[in-house]
Amino acid sequence: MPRSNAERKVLEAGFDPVRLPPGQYLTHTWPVLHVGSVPVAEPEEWRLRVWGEVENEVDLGLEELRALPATEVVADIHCVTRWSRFDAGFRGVRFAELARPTAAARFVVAHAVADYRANLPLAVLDDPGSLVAYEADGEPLTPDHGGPLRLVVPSRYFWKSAKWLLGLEVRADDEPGTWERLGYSNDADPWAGERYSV
Ligand SMILES: Nc1nc2c(c(=O)[nH]1)N[C@H]1C(S)=C(S)[C@@H](COP(=O)(O)O)O[C@H]1N2
Ligand SMILES: [Mo]
Repeated sequence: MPRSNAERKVLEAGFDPVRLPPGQYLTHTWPVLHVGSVPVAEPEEWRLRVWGEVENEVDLGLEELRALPATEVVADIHCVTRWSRFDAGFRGVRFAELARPTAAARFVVAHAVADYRANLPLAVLDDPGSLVAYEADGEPLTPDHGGPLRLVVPSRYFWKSAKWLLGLEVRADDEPGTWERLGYSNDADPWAGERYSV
């Protein structure tokens, strides 16, 4: 089967080209991408809140988050601007370790610094790679990559993975986030090439 240039490069780099979603190319660096500036964070003062359709509201500092059972994930991440990075390592806490959703809970809005928001079905936070992450590739998350705390949702384009994560709002109904309001896809499945809303 004829391959695209991008797929040929994946093959040459020693990876299986089936790992590359349509329209993406492999990057060997980790690009930094966000709107606005990197916040100056005091890790000792950072808190993560979970509220809304949950049986237990959560308000935890970083040390408390690190004390919860941790999960390590190695995943391929895909930005809508077409770069994909393979085997990105993350360590953090699964949503299921944080909160128990109510029977009505269906969606989550991730809230970050400067009111950046990203919405997801609650079920997507149960995807095996989804994590509230405080480490990447074995090191504390650097500020430019969302440290001290970010969301990681490899199953969706990476704009859903809010950096500088402050809270998870669990909802019965959906509410578009920052990019979704601007015309990007609500679902954002890289395998379906869901870049823009139609
Ligand atoms: N708070 C916040 N999170 C964000 C963004 C942003 O602008 N603000 N950009 C998103 C986009 S488009 C991408 S591709 C990833 C980039 O993460 P990285 O810089 O660690 O590669 O962060 C996502 N999370
Ligand atoms: Mo992105």
